[in-house]
Amino acid sequence: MTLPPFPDDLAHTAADRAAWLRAAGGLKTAISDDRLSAPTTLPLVEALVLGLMRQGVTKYLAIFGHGSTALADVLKAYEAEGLVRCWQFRNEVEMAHAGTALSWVYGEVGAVVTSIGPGAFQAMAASLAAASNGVGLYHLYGDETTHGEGYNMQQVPKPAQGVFSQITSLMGSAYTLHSPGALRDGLRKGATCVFHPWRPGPFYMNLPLNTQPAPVTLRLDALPDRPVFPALAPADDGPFRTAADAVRTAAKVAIKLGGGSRTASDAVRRLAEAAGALVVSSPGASGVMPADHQQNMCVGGSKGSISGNWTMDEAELLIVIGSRAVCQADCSGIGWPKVRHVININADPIDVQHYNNTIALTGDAAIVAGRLAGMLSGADTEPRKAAWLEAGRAKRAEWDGFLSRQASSPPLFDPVWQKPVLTQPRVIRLAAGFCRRHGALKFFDAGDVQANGFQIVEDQVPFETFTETGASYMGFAVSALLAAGIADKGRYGIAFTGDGSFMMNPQVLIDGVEHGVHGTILLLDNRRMAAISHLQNAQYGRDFRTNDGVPVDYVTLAGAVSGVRALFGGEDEESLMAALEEARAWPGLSLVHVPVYFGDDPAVGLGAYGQWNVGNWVDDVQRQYARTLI
Ligand SMILES: Cc1ncc(C[n+]2csc(CCOP(=O)(O)OP(=O)(O)O)c2C)c(N)n1
Repeated sequence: MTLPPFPDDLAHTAADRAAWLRAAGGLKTAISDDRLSAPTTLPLVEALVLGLMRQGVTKYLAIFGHGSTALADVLKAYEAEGLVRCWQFRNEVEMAHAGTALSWVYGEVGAVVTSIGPGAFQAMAASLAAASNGVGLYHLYGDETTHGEGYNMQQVPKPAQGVFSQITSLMGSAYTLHSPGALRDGLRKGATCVFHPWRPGPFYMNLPLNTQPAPVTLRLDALPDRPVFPALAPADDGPFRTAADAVRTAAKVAIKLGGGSRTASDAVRRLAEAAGALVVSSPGASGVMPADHQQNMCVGGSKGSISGNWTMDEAELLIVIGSRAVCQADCSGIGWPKVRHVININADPIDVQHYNNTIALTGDAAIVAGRLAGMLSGADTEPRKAAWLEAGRAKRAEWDGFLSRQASSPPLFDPVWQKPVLTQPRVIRLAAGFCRRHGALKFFDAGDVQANGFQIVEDQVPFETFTETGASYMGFAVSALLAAGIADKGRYGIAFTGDGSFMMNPQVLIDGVEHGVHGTILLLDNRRMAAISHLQNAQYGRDFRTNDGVPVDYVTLAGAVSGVRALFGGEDEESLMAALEEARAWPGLSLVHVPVYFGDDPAVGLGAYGQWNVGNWVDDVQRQYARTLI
């Protein structure tokens, strides 16, 4: 193809260059055809867009302001040529959650764009969800000028240099494009953060207002590409042999699954069977071990299960896979009172050493767990393992029976609703079954909804449930639905949310319609922030300021947004299932409002089981921690 040379001087516009790139078959093709090896001069912010494109980042989620108009103008030109796409949002928290979900659920790394100051702060607050769950994406923030000619409106008002750089660097990895020539360094550091092999996270690129349009001269084929990290494992069999010996001679082996085990489900199952181990999950590891596997003891931790927490109490040898020992999943460090030795499988060389008496198997969870399983298979099994597995089966049956009973409670009279309404466990169980039958994704928002959710869901494979337990950020689930409208192949999903969480981000009603989302918000309305009421009651015997007296008609509220199908889920199973069917049949965004019970009846929830270093429990927990070996 005969193409003119790349329009490489400042007399040409972003539109000229975008048109050229389209004609050349896109950036990657132009580079592989060796059309971009000469140094070229263009505005820094445009070079940034090209640098991100080189890494496969072409989706932008934006709320523009005076801190990002230069970027907006470049995106407009590039979008017109089909090289990037940009979606507008109404709240930066909601937008950042949608960006996190785009990467987490669909594996598409995008860029969240804000202005300087308040917009950036809001997006950064929400990026806690990405940081806590190990999800990579770019955050591009407008920032104060590098010349300091006076205070910039909306900057942090302090006579200091690079304050936002300091703030974002505390949350994760950050870079300020202080001078145009720094772009390659910034993008190289960005790539190793967002595509990090075991702990990706949000990367904050701070864009000073004055450097954004400044010219930069560079070779476009020298912009850092997406890095490829080879999977790692211990170099020799020594540590595997030590681990295998420990497993063979132990009677009561437990495997603890963290989020890092999600890509290793096959190896996890083989290891559990070869090791004669009972398996306990963190909330985010649902489905890694199939729900119906008889060695699956379900979730364990401060909000655990009968079987999961029994296993934690009794186990003597612990195999941890991909877990960073978060308080809720580990009972604040006292969850394994009888364990004397730990085999830890984790790619992170620091996390792998979390417990005392550790045999560290540092590396990729699937490879390492698979190799250990291979070493164990066919070995003579310690005869007491059979009794351990048998006892586990009995505990699991106990939990299954309890769950079924709790989740089939009849509607209970509720003093606020002044009528019998469904319980939250029952609604979640019914809706989770609905999702399973229809292959729908499940998203869980914070609160009782989330805890009941991870105690109830029964997934056979991972990545069917997204429960943001890292930060437990209210509003994440409803915002995450938006990613379906942005992803190349969005999937239908249901966001299980409480009235408290939904009202953190009701903008999703508008943005969900605008971005063509097919999804359902299932609003479980107990007219309060029940998780905190329950915690206060459990600790102090009374609740405080966790509800209000303002009834909200959510069906009318949602129905006021054109394009949203708003339905009442009713007070019985038949009405709920009919509403869910109708919602799913609606090709856009829908909301199903279900009043749920809050009160003293034990059917309100599923119990707690484990311990936690919070509130007035801290003395007790810390006394136990002082006696803990690992
Ligand atoms: C943004 C944010 N603010 C506060 C909290 C603390 N918090 C955790 S759960 C919860 C209440 C959730 O209420 P709701 O969404 O109505 O669900 P419910 O517990 O009633 O099922 C609160 C306030 C949080 N996790 N996230």
